[in-house]
Amino acid sequence: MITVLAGGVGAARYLTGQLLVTPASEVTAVVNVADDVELHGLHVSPDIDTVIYTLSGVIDRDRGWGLADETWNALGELRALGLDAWFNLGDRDIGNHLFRTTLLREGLSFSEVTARLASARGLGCRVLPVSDQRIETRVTLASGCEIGFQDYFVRLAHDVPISGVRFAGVDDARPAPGVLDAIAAADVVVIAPSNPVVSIGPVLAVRGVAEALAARRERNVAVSPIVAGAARKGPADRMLRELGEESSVVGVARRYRDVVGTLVIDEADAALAGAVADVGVRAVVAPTIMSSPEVAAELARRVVAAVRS
Ligand code: FO1
Repeated sequence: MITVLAGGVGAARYLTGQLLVTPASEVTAVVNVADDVELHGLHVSPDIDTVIYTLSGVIDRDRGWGLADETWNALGELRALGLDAWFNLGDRDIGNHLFRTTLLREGLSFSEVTARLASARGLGCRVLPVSDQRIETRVTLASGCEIGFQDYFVRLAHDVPISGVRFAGVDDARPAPGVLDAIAAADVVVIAPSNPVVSIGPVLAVRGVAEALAARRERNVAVSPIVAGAARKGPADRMLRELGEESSVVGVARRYRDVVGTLVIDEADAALAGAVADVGVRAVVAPTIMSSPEVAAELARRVVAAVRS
C-alpha cells in the first residue's frame, strides 16, 4: 500500500501519477483540512475537494481548484444583493459544499462525508482527512495582525509578508479513523509536493502523525515542492523565507528530516544533493515538474523505487 500525505494542487497532480502506476485500491491519500473555511453557512474544504475533483477528472484545470464547466449565478446574486463575496464559489461547487454541510449537520463525521464524496465521484483510492476535528491555519502578517488562511491566500492574494503561522485547534485534534493505520501499514509513505508550511505542516502537527512516521522514517519519502529555490505554484517559497527558513531543497530537507529518510529533488537541484545529505536526508534526483500525467506517473514510479531500493 502507498500512503500519500497531501495538500492541494501539487499533491493532486502527484496522486494522478501514483494512480497510473499503482492499483487505486492500494493508494490512500491523507489530506490537509486546515485550509477549510466556513463561508455563507457552507463548510468549504479546498484540499479535500481539489484531490477528489482532480482524481475524478472534474477539476477546472486552469484554476487548479473548483469544478470545470462552472457557472457563477449564486455568487453573482450574492454580490448583486451587496455582499462582498471575495471567495469564488461556483454553482456546482456550492452543490458540493451543500452536500458536505448537510451531512455534517445530520451528524456524519467529516471522514464519513469525505468517503461519501469520494465514492460518489467514483474514486477507487481512499481519501482520508488527517483529522475529523476542526483545524484552522491562522497566518500572522508582518504587520502583526492574525487572519485566516483563505483571507491571506485569496482575499489578500497572499501578496503580504507573514511573520508566523499556527494551526488553531490542532492540540485537540486526533488522527481521523484509518490515518495512523494507513501510515503504519504502508509499504511506502510519500509526502507529496505540497506547501511544506501550510499544507503538509498541519498534517504533521496532528497528534501521533509525526511519531508514526518517525517510527518508519526509512520507508518514507518526500518530493520537494521547491525547485531551484522557487515554488511551482503558490507562496511556499516566500513563506519559507519569511519564516526565516531557506527556500530550497535543503530547507525542505530540514523541515522533513525527522519523518523521511529520502527527499526527491529535481534535476535542477542535483548540485544540492550533497547539502541535502548533510542535513541527514538521502537525496534522489528525478524530474519533479509534473507537466503531464505521464511525467507524474514516472515520478511516482521513481519515488516508490527510491525507497524500495
Ligand atoms: N483560490 C483562489 O485563489 N481564489 C478563489 O476564489 C478560490 C476559491 C475556491 C473555492 C473553492 C475551493 O475548494 C478552493 C478555492 N480556491 C481559491 C483555492 C483555495 O484557496 C485553496 O485553499 C488554495 O488553492 C490553497 O490550497
